[in-house]
Amino acid sequence: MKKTVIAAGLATALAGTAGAEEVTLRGVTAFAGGTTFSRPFEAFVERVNETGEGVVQIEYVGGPEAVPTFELGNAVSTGIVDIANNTTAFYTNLLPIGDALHLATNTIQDQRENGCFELIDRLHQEQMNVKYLARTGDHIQFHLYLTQPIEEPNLEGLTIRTTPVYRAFFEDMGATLVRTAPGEVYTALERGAIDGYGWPVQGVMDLGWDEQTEYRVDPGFYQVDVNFLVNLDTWNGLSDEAKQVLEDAATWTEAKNAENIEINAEEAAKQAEAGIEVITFEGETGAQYLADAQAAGWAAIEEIDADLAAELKACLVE
Ligand code: 173
Repeated sequence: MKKTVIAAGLATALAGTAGAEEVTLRGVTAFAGGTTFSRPFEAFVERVNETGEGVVQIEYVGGPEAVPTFELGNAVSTGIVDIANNTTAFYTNLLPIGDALHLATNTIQDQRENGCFELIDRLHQEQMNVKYLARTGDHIQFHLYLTQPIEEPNLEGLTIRTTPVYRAFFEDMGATLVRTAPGEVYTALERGAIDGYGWPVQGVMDLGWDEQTEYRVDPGFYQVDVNFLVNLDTWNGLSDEAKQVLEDAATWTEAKNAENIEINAEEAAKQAEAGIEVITFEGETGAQYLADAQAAGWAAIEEIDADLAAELKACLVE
C-alpha cells in the first residue's frame, strides 16, 4: 500500500473540517482485474474519480494479487482496504447470512424501495463493520458447467468446484465438492481434478475457461450479487459531500445492472461459438431443478437464523 494514500484514521480526523482536503480511498476487487465481475467496480472508480475531484478519490489497488479472494472480507472489515468489490460467497466467514443475497428474485432498486437494503446494510455494519454501498450483478444467473454430459439432475460420482453459492444445491444432487477461488478453476479443470464448476452465465469466456468446458446446464438459477463495501470507520469519517459522491456513483452503477439482460444473451452466444454445448432440463425436470435450487438455498439460510431468513425472504423474493 502506498504511503501517500490517506489512511482511514486521517480521513476520520478530516471529517467535518471546513474545506476538508480530498480523501483517497484504497479500493480492491475480489475478481481478477479487467474481468466481468470487476468491470462495474472499475467503471465506478472512474466515475468517482471524475465526479469527486477535490472531495473523494479511489486508488484502485488491484485484485486477488493484492489481497487474496477469501481474505478481502477481512481486509475491508479491518480497514486495510477502504472499499472492496466482493461477493457474499467470499465473506461468509464474517456474514454467514449474506448467502441469502444471491437468492433474491427482485432487483436492488426493489430492495431499496421495500426496506431490504436497510436490513442488508445493517447486517453488514453490525456483523462485519462495513457500509453496504451498492449491488451489481442483478439479472445474471448462475449455472452448472461440466466436462462430461449428464442426463438428469444427478451429480453422484462427480467432483464439482463450488463456493457457498452452489454448495447446498450441488450437495443435494450428490456431488463431491471442492471449494476454490475463481483463480484456481482453470488449473483444476486442466488437471482433471474437477468435472465441472458453478459460475454465472457471464465471465467464462474472459477467464478462458471455455477451453476446458464442454457443457453448460440450463436453466440458470439464483442471481449474482457483487457488492461494494466500505470500511465502516472510513465511511463514518467521510464528509457528507464525499458520502454523496459515493452514493450517487452507486446509484449510477446500479442503474447499469439492467444492461446485464443483453450481455447475458451475448455471452451465451459466445459460449456456443466456442463449442460449449447446452444441456437443458425442460418441462417438469427443469421446474423441479429450479425449485430444488431455491429450496436448498433457503434451507441453508434458515439453518443459520430462521427469523432473519424469513425477514430476508420476505423482501428478496417478491
Ligand atoms: O463461483 C463463484 O466464485 C461465485 O460464487 C461468484 C459469485 C458472484 C459472481 C461470480 C462468481
